[in-house]
Amino acid sequence: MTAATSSCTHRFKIVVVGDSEVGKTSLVVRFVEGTFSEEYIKTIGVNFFIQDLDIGDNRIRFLVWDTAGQERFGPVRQEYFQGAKGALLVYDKANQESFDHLEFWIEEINRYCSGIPTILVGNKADLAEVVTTEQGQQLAAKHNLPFIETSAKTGENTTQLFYELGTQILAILEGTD
Ligand code: G3D
Ligand code: MG
Repeated sequence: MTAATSSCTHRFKIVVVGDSEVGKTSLVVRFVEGTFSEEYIKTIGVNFFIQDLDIGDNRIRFLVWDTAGQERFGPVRQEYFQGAKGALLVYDKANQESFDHLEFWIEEINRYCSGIPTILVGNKADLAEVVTTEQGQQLAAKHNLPFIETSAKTGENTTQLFYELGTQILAILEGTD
């Protein structure tokens, strides 16, 4: 698993969904830059990030779509989801409400891109736990999703997350899933 720079074998559009403030942008920025910033300029529209990753013999180019805060005001537009090959469904382990709201986001994914590989992500693993690991695992099992806990602050599992998602998408492409 290494970050890659030259020509790629696949391009995957990835969407990141979940409540506002759960750390979606931070996770993406951590993945694309390997750093964590405590401050972001909150612009209007969709932010778009590109990062390559080697998975086995494949060089994957992730085109990561990140909302610029629309989720604060309600549903995210259909265009956001269009053509997505995978999704990260993120909640904040220190925020119960963000966990309780996941069913809403699962419905949104199902409405616009039903069946795409989706990973349930419990972020802010560096903070005192409100939503337990077991609760995350149970919800993941209920919806048949892989589950991973991350910290955009420490970098825990942030590259692993994209590696897992890319592996799932490749498995579907190669018909091994
Ligand atoms: P969003 O894109 O889901 O809205 P952001 O979330 O990435 O903007 O992050 C929201 C706040 O949570 C930010 O704090 C950010 O620094 C913080 N954050 C994100 N991920 C983590 C994490 O893993 N651990 C901790 N401790 N904090 C995290 P500010 O204060 O800058 O608004
Ligand atoms: Mg954001």
